[in-house]
Amino acid sequence: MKSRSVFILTPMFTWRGLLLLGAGLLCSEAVAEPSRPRAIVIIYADDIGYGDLGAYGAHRVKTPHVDRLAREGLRFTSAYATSATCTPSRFALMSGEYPWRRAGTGILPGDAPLIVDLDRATLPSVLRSAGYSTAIVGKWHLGLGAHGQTLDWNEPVAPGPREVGFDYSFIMAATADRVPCVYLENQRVVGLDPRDRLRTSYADPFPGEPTGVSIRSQLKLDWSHGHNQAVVNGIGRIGYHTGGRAAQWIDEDMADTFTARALQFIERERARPFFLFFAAHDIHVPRVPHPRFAGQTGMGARGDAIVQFDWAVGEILAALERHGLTRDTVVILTSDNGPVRDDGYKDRAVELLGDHRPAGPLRGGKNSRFEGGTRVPFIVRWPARMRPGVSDALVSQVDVVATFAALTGQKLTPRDAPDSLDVGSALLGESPVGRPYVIQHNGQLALREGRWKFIETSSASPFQETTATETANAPEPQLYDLETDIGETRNLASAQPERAQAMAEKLDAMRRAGRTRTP
Ligand code: NG6
Ligand code: CA
Repeated sequence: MKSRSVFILTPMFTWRGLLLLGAGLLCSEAVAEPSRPRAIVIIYADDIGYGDLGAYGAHRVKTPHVDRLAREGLRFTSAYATSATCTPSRFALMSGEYPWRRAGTGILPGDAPLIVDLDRATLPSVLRSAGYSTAIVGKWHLGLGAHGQTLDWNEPVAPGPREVGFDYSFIMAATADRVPCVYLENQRVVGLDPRDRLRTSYADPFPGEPTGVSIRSQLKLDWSHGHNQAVVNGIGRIGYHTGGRAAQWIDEDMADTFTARALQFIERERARPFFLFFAAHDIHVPRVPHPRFAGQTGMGARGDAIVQFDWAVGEILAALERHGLTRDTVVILTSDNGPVRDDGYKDRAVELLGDHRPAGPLRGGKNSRFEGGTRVPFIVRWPARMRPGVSDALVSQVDVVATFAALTGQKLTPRDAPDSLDVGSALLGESPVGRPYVIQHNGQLALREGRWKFIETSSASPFQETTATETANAPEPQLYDLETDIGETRNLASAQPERAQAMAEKLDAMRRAGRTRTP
């Protein structure tokens, strides 16, 4: 090795060579110190589908703030969450690893231990090393505490967001339809009365506590499937609890509460580089928007929750504007999985849907490997560096870690973010091409490459009755041409068996390789 590099350097030892070397050094310096954004804000919606926002074609629900972001930024038409449910998509966004490589990355209960590795880089740890002050406000759903440990909500819970890389956290542990129904600030339950100890269980009810079954007739929002265990704020949840009354949230105030914390963080950190991960609860169930949004759309709580989400987006954009941060802040807005109508509560999302199409032209939704499950809205705005427009580049949320590592000059070790590709040139609109393929996941996998979409076989049910979702599970392979058939209606697998076979083999090879990023 040594003698080879001497051999290469020797012939360069001429005046011209020295000049070239000098220019090379200057260039590599420029590459090592890319111009980085002053601040980074990721707005992560919950269950917002490809067709749910004005910028993506919705017309019955108005989303002026999101639409403005799209007008001022780059709107992606082929951006994907890795998975069709929440925990796995969030795991990928944080870790840069496909969740299906790991057991235990499915939808987590509220008392699950942390599933993110602490000895590898994460999105917030990378940005923390790059000098950004980091915060998560909103939904966590990645587990808290160590494996084998029983969580005590009356003590600080760790490991959690801080150990994963967030300097500040204000979160709900899992989902709003799962206990515990309390906020945690910096890993302590907020507003807990020490005399009223909070306990949760996903196995057994606590004697004497009412449930969604025992007091069903008194509920403010009735359940349609599941969600009939603990009752908080007149709404049944998944899991049982007792105590902690003073700390319980009020669903109607949740968007206000999260937004206020996000604005406080921006205000506090405005003079230095910061990264805010705003993980909204909207529009997940239970959908109980604040009275000022309830009834606004005529589409029921689901539509009203979209308007509430848009309001929160507007507040965050206005805060950036107020502090003169708009120009040099990267804002990314996207969603963790596709849309669902009835996800367990009788909130009239189905009856009042009318001609609104939550997944736009796509088939399927949450819990599906059809495009509607994982192809999501994705908008990037960075006025200092990007021109507005629309991009058809293929990108995945698993790429965010490597892309921001590159953008902020941080090195990933070969073990870090094993499936995350640097798609910076696509994300910033410098290239119309992103990653060469995208893997989609819900139980089994699917592969999109250019116009072709391959869905591997599965013996699981093709239809989820409770949510009325076409899951895309089928015993035979499926192949669709998205260019002529974006709704995935004509299975071409038997007409083009070689293409289907080649794509199946590619998926298998990527699964076996254990990683897809070349270090
Ligand atoms: C399901 C819940 C659903 C929702 C989902 C998680 C039932 C019947 N359904 O198990 O309501 O909570 O989990 O959604 O309990 S996610 O967006 O967080 O993945
Ligand atoms: Ca979700």
